[in-house]
Amino acid sequence: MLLSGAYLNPADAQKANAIKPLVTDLYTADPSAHVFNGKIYIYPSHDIEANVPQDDEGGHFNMRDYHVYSMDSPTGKVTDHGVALDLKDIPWAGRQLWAPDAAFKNGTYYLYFPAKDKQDVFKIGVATSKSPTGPFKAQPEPIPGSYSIDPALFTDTDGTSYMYLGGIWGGQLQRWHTGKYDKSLSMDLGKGHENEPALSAKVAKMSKDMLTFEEPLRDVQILDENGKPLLAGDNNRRFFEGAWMHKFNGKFYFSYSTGDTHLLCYAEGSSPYGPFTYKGVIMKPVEGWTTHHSIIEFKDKWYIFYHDAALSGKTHLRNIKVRELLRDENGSIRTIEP
Ligand code: FUB
Repeated sequence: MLLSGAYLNPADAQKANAIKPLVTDLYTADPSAHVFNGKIYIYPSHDIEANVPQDDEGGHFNMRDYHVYSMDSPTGKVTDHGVALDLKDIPWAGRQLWAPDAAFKNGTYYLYFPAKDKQDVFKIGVATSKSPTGPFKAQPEPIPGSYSIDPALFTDTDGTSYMYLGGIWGGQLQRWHTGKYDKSLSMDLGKGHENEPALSAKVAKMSKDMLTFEEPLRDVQILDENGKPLLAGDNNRRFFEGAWMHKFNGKFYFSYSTGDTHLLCYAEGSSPYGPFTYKGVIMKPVEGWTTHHSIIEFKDKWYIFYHDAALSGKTHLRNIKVRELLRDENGSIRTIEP
């Protein structure tokens, strides 16, 4: 995630503005939506102006708590359920509560979140509640073996849950490339590595209690039309951050942000582990540096939740939005021009 860079021109920004933000009294971003008990719940980041200077690691994204929102339908009233988890109540965390996600199992709701630990290394934490809106109680330690950012939970039709995660640059995924944390790897693999396979998002099956991984993290491989891994220099297609998984007609759809090229893309596979074959663009650039999305089915229609920075004009003060996701007969997703 970053930082500075191209915004849309004013005419395009005006069009992006035409879709109304879901929440306007707070800045919110990275909306992970889920349907629990017939209602839509949104688990976003809560953007704030923390007056931290912008840097190449996203230090100005210095969020300190999470709110949970609910809606009876994608066009319905949005209810803010207040603070669901606060940084000060997470024993291991130092700073930066970034994009969260949630899951429900065994009568418990789980909130998964990335935060930098006291050594400034991103890890994934988990907190539990008996209510989808919290308050959530954080586990005393991050999930063992977790790192980087942007957890996304997917529960398959057989009841098995998986976590996808990762984000390069400020999300630190590249620092784990050799298996051990290496702070000198600051952005991606760097110059001269463009023709090597791109860094991959990671996936692991969750344990039955949803508090740990049942297996080591594996690479989420994205292949091109010839079955070759996407390359690190293929910035328009390679994974950057913001993974999401959904299943449609028995196929697994892995979607993600390309970061510095500002696209939301997707790839299809026949297993939750992949490999996935790159299929195309879901959404063209919105106003702001990032967008981050989730996809849900609600009453036989599909919706995409995402964010932009059209209201504030500042990369770190974003607003969440929703719109319908349309597909062609063969299941391919139609590209959205925001
Ligand atoms: O909100 C902080 C970070 O920005 C998220 O973790 C990334 O996905 C990007 O949206």
